[in-house]
Formats: sequence, structure tokens, C-alpha cells
Amino acid sequence: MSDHAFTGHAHTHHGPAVPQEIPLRHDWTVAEVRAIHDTPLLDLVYRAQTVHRAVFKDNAVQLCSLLSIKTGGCSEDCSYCPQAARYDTGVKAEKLMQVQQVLESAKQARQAGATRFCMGAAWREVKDGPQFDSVLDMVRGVRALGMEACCTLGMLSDSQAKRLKEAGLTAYNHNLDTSAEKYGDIISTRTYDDRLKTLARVRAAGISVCSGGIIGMGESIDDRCGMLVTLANQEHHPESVPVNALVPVEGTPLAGSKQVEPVELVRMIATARILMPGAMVRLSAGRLSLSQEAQLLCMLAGANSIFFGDTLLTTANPEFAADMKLLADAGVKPLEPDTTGAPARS
Ligand code: SAM
Ligand code: DTB
Ligand code: SF4
Repeated sequence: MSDHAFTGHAHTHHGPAVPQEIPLRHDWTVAEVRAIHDTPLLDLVYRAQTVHRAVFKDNAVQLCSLLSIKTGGCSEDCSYCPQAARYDTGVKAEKLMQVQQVLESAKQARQAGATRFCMGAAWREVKDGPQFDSVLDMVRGVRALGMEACCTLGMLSDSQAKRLKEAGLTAYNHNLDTSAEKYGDIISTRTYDDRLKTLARVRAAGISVCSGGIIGMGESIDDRCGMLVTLANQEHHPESVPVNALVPVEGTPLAGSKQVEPVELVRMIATARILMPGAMVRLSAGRLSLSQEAQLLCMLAGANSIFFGDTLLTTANPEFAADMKLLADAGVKPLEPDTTGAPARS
């Protein structure tokens, strides 16, 4: 069903205005999405770029800064993750950072051109108490600097989501990572349904949803399409969809995984763009193994955001200067902060 009928109703999410001629569907099947995904590459990229330009009028890319505010020692067993305590990856467990230190880093990120500041904690779930209170202070501080604030802290309760909203949180990141069918092969310490429940709580609290996944974990193409179907068939599309290529980390069960072909990432991004026209599609982990040309092809396919800075959470990312040169050479402008606050179809 298209949600044209809902246009004009009070929505709790924000984003670009999707023109009426671009349908917003929430009833995709895996077979339909697979047909799009498998389209001849140049036709696929053309279609995705057409949707992209109908919604986003220019070729701006949002620069997001990522900071690990609580590194390592996580009790979960996500088989891709260097921060799981049970894998010997060389990542040491650290305490939650001090609020002032985090805000110092946010200030630097803003000066370097970031409009969104994302804070990640290696927690299974949020626990009420002084640490969560500090995170709320971090959110308030980042917002006061005039940036969007995003957190990724694991599972949340309704009341925690409400408190994050009250602190001014723009978005909450909680990835589905892969399809429901594949999930159990990757993580055993929580279920897909746990993931969906947290996403519903984030949505209900009026916080923007950031949810996506990883390719290159041994999943099938149908798993990739299945994940996109789950994201797109929610009542509202996520405002933000990160697409990560697995960064294989020594010590994790997925250390020996083969690098994905860059073109697989392009297909995934293009398909996400076509299914969720109003979403920010984020070319996230894995950029170090992409050429400049492959990254530009990802942008042509609809990616309009990157994480910049020398480290992601714990792994390396392209250098700041190289990213700035890439964008400048291609004539891609960094996105200005969205101050309109206008509600959108999703
Ligand atoms: N603990 C919280 C959680 O799991 O939701 C937040 C932090 S977690 C590190 C954020 C996301 O980073 C994961 O959902 C996963 O998609 C991504 N990620 C982690 N390790 C990765 C890797 N080696 N390669 C690509 N993406 C990775
Ligand atoms: C997302 O999807 N990717 C980012 C962000 N959301 C939090 C994290 C990528 C982490 C890659 C592994 C690491 O650096 O530890
Ligand atoms: Fe923990 Fe998140 Fe890493 Fe999973 S992805 S081990 S929950 S930090």
C-alpha cells in the first residue's frame, strides 16, 4: 500500500519532501526487490539516481562524525564485531568517556564540517543510572553545538527512549544487520524480534530511526533483499539507512570473510535508495577497501552520507584529507544542517 493517503497527517519523523510522483511503498516482496537488485547495473544506477534527484535536489553529501564513547567489553556475540568481549581482537574494554571529552570531540567535528555527531557504546542494552545520565548530557551538549545527535547504545526501554527524546536526540541507530533468516547465524545472544522492538520504541518516542546492515557476512542476495524489505515495510521508512561492508577483524568469527566486490555495495545502495526514497543512505564501514571511483559510484547510486575521520568506532576509515579531496574533485558539496524541521512523507 502506498501511504499517499497519510500525507498531511501529523508525523513524528522529519526529512526531505518526497514528491507525490515518487511512490512510497510498504508492501514489498523479496522477489520484487530481488528483481530490482539484479537489474543490469547501469539501468539500476540510473533508476536510483533518478529517484535520488527527484527527492534530493543537489548532489550534497552529509558528513557525519562517529565517536566510540564506550569501547569494548560487550557481552553480545555479534560475529562481525571487534568489541565483543568473548573474541580476542586486541580491543581493550574502556570506561564510558567523560561528557566534556565527548563534547570537545564534537566541537572539533563541527569545525571540520560535520552536521551529525554519532555516539556509539558497546552495550547490549542501556541501563538506567549515572552512565545513562551522562549520555543524556552528551546529547544535550551536541545539540547545543547545533549538530544532529545520534546514539547507538543497544536495546532500549520505552522510558529510556522518551528520556533520549527529551534530551533532544535526533536519531537512534539500531541495525537489523541482515535478514531474519540469516540473523541466528550471526548473533545468538538476542533475536531479530528484540531488534524490531527497540526500533518500534524509538519510533514511538518520536526519534528518527537509523537502521541498516552489513554485507559480506556470507549472506545470500535474498538475505540482503530480505533485510531491505523488512526496513521498507515498516509503517514508516527509516530516515537513515547505513549500508556497511564487513570490515573483517582478526579474532572475530568472520575474520576470514572474503571482501565484497564494490559493485555489490553499489547494488545494495541503489536498491535501498529506490525502496526508501526519502532516507539518508549512508555509505558506512568498508570505505577503506573501496577506490575513489567505487565510492563515487556508490554516491551516484544514492548514497548521500559518509562517516569522516580517521577511525570509525574501532577500525580505520579513510583520512580526512583524502575524503575532502575526493568530494572536492567530484564537485560534491557537504550538506548544510537541516533547520527547517519540516515533517515529511516516509
Ligand atoms: N552495541 C550497539 C549495537 O549493537 O546496536 C551499538 C554499536 S554496534 C558496533 C553498531 C553497528 O556497527 C553494528 O550494528 C554493525 O552493523 C556495525 N559493525 C560493527 N562491526 C562491524 C564490522 N566489523 N564491519 C562492518 N560493520 C560493523
Ligand atoms: C553503522 O551502521 N556503522 C557505523 C555506525 N552505524 C555506528 C559503525 C561501523 C563500525 C565498524 C567497526 C568498527 O569500527 O568497530
Ligand atoms: Fe556489542 Fe554492538 Fe558489537 Fe554486538 S555490535 S558485540 S552489541 S558492540
